[in-house]
Amino acid sequence: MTNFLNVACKPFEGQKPGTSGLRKKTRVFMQADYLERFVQAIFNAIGGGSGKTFVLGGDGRFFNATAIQKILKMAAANGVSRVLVGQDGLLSTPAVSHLIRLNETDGGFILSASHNPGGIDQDFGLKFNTPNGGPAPEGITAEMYDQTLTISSYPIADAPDIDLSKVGEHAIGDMQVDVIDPVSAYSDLMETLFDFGKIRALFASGFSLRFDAMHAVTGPYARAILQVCLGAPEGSVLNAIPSEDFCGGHPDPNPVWAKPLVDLMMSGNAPEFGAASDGDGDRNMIVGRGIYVTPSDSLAVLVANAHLAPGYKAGLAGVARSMPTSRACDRVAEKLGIEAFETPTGWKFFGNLLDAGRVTICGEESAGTGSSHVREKDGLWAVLLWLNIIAERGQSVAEIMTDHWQEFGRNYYSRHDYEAVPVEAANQLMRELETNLPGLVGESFFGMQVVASETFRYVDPVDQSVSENQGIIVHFKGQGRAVLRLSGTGTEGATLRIYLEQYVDRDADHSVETQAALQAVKSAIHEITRIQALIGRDEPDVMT
Ligand code: VG1
Ligand code: CO
Repeated sequence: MTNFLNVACKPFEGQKPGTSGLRKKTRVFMQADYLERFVQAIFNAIGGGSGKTFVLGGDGRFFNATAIQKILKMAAANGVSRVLVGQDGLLSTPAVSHLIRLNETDGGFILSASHNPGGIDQDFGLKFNTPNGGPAPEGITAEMYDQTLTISSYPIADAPDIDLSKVGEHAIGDMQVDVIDPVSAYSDLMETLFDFGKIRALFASGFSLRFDAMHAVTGPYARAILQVCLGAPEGSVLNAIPSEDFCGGHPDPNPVWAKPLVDLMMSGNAPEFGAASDGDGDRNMIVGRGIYVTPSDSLAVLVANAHLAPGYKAGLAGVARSMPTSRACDRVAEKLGIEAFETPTGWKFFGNLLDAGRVTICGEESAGTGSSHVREKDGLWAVLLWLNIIAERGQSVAEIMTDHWQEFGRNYYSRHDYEAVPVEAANQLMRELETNLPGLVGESFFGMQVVASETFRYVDPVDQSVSENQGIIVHFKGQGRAVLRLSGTGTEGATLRIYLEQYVDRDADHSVETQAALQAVKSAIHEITRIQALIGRDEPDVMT
């Protein structure tokens, strides 16, 4: 007989989900009752766990294994009938999304702080995905937060830990626990979308690739799919074993944190194709021999060429990008005659459009791209689509990019992050800018004339829900744009993100160095925001 306990507990401050679930310092999550309160808040927010089925897994970071055992015992005590949990507690975010949909479960719990570093002194996170496979929308995350303020106790089974090291069936009380292979269902899904035969032939012909899994969850997926199934040589996947602290790095696939891969790709012995993924496997970075592809450009190229892969040969319903993402894909959508949507930052805003069949591909400038095959961004999916396109076009990444810019023009783009800014200073900068917005139009800064400015407000085209204050946009004459917003995934102070974009025409020079191409927009927005005076800095910590 399993014994159930009811543990009395008090509210914690700030258990408010951000851009992607609740993300805090690991030690915060490790406090007695902290994780438990949030888990109970989730169960309450979705009308309880009784009789329901869930998927459970994470990116393997420190505290993943402990948190999984706690959630299993709480699920049993909440009357859940079945949980599918990844072997060793591992599941990538896109794999969870797929398993929720495939098994028609009532949702899933994902333990990850994504691209944030891991370890006892770093970050941990938890997010809940709904039965459509996507991140809980704002209405539900708001309800979770309300619950964290009011609950006074949570139930938990007093039971031994489940052995997650082997695939198999277990139970806690009446609840069934299935420990499943994390990769196989996901790999099967990829095979339905892409021409594996063509990609196999590409590798057989000597095409070379390096995929940097960054010591995070994608390692097992990339090895199984790229090496075992598609025949990329052993050693093509780097840093493939998930580590609790990502071997001390940030599992963030960008030129800063994946520098060794980018350096290799720019060197004399570069392979033809390079890619990297983040902590939980939903982001991707694409690098060709001698050329870094910005995520916004990658999105545009995938939209323009998706029909070359079997899963998309019928064409795309539409495309959506987050507001700060460059407008490169809008030009492609216009040519294809499909709808293009602009949403707030965070994958949860794509869910309704995907469910309604309005869009097929979505993307964010932060290295997230995905499609209607799941309801999350999907790192390996993007890599496989690129490989399928390369196999069909028989061109290098550099040639594909050159052709793309010649057809559509180029959106030079970079994101500048100012990290650990005092919260008050960051808020003041945003407030001041907002106050000054109406007066900016018509004025010039560093030779850049402001033609429009707005605080982005989103009305969901499907359910009409409204999201206010989703960032500030300043448009300059000559198709330049600067966007400012504060991060919703950081765990220390505020992170100010400044997104810079400058479009140049088809017949302009497409080979200018990116930061140089953006210098005028940068100088103008720095003057407008008085960034040096307000936060004491005018050079970012990270440029992507
Ligand atoms: C960041 C990115 C955003 C992304 C989010 C979650 O959010 O900018 O595009 O959706 O992380 O990605 P923010 O609020 O810090 O800018 V992940 O890979 O953490 O799940
Ligand atoms: Co992620």
